Amino acid sequence: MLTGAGVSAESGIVTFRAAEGLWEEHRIEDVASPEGFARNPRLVHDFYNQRRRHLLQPEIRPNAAHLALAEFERDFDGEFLLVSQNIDDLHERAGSRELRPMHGELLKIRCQHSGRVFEHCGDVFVETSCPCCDRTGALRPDITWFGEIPMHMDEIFAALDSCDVFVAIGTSGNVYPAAGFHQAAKAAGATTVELNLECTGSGFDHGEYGPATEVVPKFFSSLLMSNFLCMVQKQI
Ligand code: BJW
Repeated sequence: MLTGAGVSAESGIVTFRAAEGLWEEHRIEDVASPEGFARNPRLVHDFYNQRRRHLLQPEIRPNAAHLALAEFERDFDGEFLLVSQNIDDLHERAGSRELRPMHGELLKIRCQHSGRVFEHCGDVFVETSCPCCDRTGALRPDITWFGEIPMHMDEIFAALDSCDVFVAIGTSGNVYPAAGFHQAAKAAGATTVELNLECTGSGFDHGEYGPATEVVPKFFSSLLMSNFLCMVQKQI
């Protein structure tokens, strides 16, 4: 399973590429690239501080889609891996266990000198001392920016190679390598499914369209009852 920003949209977290999305207000190269961080670390810390504060507001909670994925993982007998491009912690809060946040986590910071990662809920500034080396200017968000290699890639490619069903939920398919996962899974013999507000036209075997809080619980309860593969076989 692969999730993107759409799975958290109904929890109140804005997506990237919608009108009024995050990239409308910020230049990607300024806030989501190592070069942008090197140029202006204050701007980048401020961008992630604001998002961290927002994530920790009491009204931001896992929604029915996050909960359905956690419930499916708990009740399903086979192997399950949830790869998320999201940096929020809503899957974790919903109870997902086999979770791989490939673009990092907002509530973690990394020392650029040692590579050590620390949980962190507050604001981070250029002046914040690093918990491991005590230097200022050493900390960066533990996030995968453009031009950097996403996390957990070996495990993700191994799962794509062996899965029977690959489901992409709430992602526009604009950002690689995640945008190519469904083709890798299909080439290895999996049935590919898209659950999204709208069809991305990326050539999935099957799609169900509507808000994640509606389509995700419905789809995964049918997958659990083993109705899905029969349904897809009839359609293909
Ligand atoms: C709903 C909904 C509701 C809304 N219900 N659905 C040229 C060609 C090909 C590739 C490249 C290229 N030039 C450069 C590259 C590589 C580059 C790339 O892909 N660039 C593209 C722009 C072309 N990629 C990279 O640099 C990556 N690294 C890499 O490739 O390393 C090489 C390597 C890989 C593998 C092995 C070895 C080496 C790194 C990418 C890092 C992306 N980082 C970001 C920001 C950091 C995190 C953060 O700040 O939050 O990650 S970018 C941003 O986009 C964020 C997201 O995770 C990511 C994906 O966005 P997502 O989730 O799809 O959101 P949206 O907004 O685009 O879509 C929302 C969807 O939800 C829509 O479809 C809606 O319809 C839907 N929706 N409401 C259901 N209620």
